[in-house]
Amino acid sequence: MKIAVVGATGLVGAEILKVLEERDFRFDELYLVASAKSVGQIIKFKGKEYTIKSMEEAIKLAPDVAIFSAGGGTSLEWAPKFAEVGTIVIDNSSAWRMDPTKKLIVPEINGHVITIDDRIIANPNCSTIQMVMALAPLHAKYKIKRIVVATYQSVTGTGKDAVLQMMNERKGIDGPKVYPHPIDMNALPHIDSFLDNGYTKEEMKMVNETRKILNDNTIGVTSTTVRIPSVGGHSEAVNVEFHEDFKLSEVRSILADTPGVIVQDDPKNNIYPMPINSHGRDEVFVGRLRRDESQPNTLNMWIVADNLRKGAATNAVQIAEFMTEKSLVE
Ligand code: 11C
Repeated sequence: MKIAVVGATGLVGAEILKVLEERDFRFDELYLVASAKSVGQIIKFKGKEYTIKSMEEAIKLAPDVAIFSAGGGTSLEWAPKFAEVGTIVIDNSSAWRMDPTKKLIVPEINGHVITIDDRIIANPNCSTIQMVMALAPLHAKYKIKRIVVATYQSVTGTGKDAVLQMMNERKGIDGPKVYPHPIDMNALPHIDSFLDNGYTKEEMKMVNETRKILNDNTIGVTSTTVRIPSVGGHSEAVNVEFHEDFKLSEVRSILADTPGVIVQDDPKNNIYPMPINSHGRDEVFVGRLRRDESQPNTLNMWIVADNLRKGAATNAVQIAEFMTEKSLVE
């Protein structure tokens, strides 16, 4: 097995390497790939030094799997070139997610739709992944009618420069600006660019990707996505209306029995999910479970996960693991 990590110098790239190491992912060769400005740089993995390769060099080596986290433009240009030499590309960007010929995968939910012929597989957006991880098992039981979600998203979702902007503001020093406003001690109802319908791209990702992963276009989804000055993960306030009624105790036990989901719901003892505790964790944390008393069959919940982990790196590595286990990597 030859594996490449494309975009190895970014925040998600670094997290992918950590996850590969922690999960003891088996490979014979590892190629670390990045843009021209990083080629030749050395990165250590499991005590061994790896020199960053260019895209062209990596394609010549025809890896079996390439995990891409290098942005949409890079992926649009390069993923098909890797696919042509037989590489399975697992892509973290938004480039291929809504392409009807590409699968959008959260392995626990819809890994079974991957076939041996798939060459470019899309990893969903972080805020979508954590929401569907908690909602898919409830959808299977009660069938979702409509989701209203507001997010509180970490600066790590924007990248290294955003973390730097926040830290600089905190220290009172000047530096490059990624956001159009200060982010420290602030909240920006603005993630990714605005579309003609008044929503942001991030908000529409939550609408469209959720329906595609749950394979149900009847589900109504409306979203407000907000950037906050946190680093440990994204948080989401989700109001979900089901076709069928539910018992809160049953919802709790379904979620507690869902692999990859941890229920933290003891508000009287101040126990609920928080980004500070999700940092570096692979699971999705769910709490504040309560009935919406204003409407039948409706649940309120609070969902937190490390956006760089289950929201990006972990999910991508899990797709590679799933495909290896199912002999979908030739
Ligand atoms: C954020 N969700 O937090 C974004 C980052 O489509 O993969 C990931 C963007 C994407 O800003």
